[in-house]
Amino acid sequence: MQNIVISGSGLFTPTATISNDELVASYNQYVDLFNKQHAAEISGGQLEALEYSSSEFIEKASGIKSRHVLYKEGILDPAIMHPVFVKRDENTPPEMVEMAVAAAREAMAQANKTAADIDLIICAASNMQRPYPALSIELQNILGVNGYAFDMNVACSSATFAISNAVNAIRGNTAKVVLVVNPEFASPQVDYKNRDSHFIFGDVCTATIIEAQSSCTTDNAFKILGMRLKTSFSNNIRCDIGYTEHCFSDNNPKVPFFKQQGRKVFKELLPIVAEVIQDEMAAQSISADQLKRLWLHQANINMNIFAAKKILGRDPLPEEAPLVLDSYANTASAGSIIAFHKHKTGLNSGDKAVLCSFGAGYSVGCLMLERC
Ligand code: CO8
Repeated sequence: MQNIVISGSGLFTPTATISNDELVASYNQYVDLFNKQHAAEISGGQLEALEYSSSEFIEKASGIKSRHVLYKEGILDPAIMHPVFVKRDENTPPEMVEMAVAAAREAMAQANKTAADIDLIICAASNMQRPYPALSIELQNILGVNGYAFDMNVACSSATFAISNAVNAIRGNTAKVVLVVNPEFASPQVDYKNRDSHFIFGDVCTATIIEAQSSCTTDNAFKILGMRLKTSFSNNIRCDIGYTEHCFSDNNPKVPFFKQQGRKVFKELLPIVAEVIQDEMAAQSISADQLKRLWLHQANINMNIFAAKKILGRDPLPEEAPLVLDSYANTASAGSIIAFHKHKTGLNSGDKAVLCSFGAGYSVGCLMLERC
């Protein structure tokens, strides 16, 4: 079977950041406003008073210290509590495409590839700013790529599932060099008025180039030894609002906010993650002590340490299971790719590593990699 490699990666990071302290200060101002406005219902027992958020809780429960966002304005205004930006016209690429162009150019440069080399683009993310025309086709047009492009969504596992699609396209002879982009414009989906989830997400975009080892010209590529994908239905991470919403009789405008049962996700998802990675290690005859790096999904520090410990059979060293969620927060499907992009140096030829996503669906995508 043809060897396939990840020959380049790219990252676009928005310049604006929001620290936990900034986020909590604005949330707590909103709480004061809400409780004051609803003082009568609260004292009458018809409404519960909102409680303060805290930076200490956020950092201890999740490991998140800060996040990058495309539009900071509005998020921190207690009278607004969402990103504020202008809807772009048809001739202007939306934010997700703009982020993807930047990440794609870095990945292409790393892989020594130009637009003329690429013949498939997959835009894989947890949300698309429009259903069609596909964002990937607009990106294709901007980059000047021939061939074809499509969008896909498997929530937090969008990137790993897209890389597996890229591998299959190359093996099936429908593409030679594939660009995968993961523009995660998460902030509009966050309910900044919800204490349980206001701190979780950040905006970012990652990109990877996938090609046959025979066409690869870089010396920092990773061979894809194996791929294992798993889904198992769960209501514990949901977005419920879609294009049919206006048809229902109760058609108050609703916002497609992210919601989850974080504790349940933690408990139910980790065993699936461990099983998928261990099954792939067994299939490739790779033992725990051969694994030099684990680039894991970046949702929660405790979850990552737990997963790494289960796989390695001991506490991971910080460099073995790199964390980026402290400064990026949860960036959905981009998280494990950011960890890969920022922490892929220092491995020797032949070293084995795991890149694994996990999240809504539930979905788990595990790639077993070897440094070329
Ligand atoms: N400040 C202070 N206290 C708080 C806060 C806060 N901000 N939030 C909650 N509390 C309180 C709670 O009310 C609770 O109080 P009590 O004990 O009195 O009831 C207490 O703190 C403990 O709350 P939790 O049990 O909820 O806290 P946890 O320790 O479970 O931590 C986490 C919460 C961090 C959310 C944790 O459960 C977690 O990270 N779980 C894993 C979640 C996960 O991995 N989810 C994957 C989601 S990502 C994904 O799949 C992508 C979806 C698509 C992307 C969408 C883009 C937007």
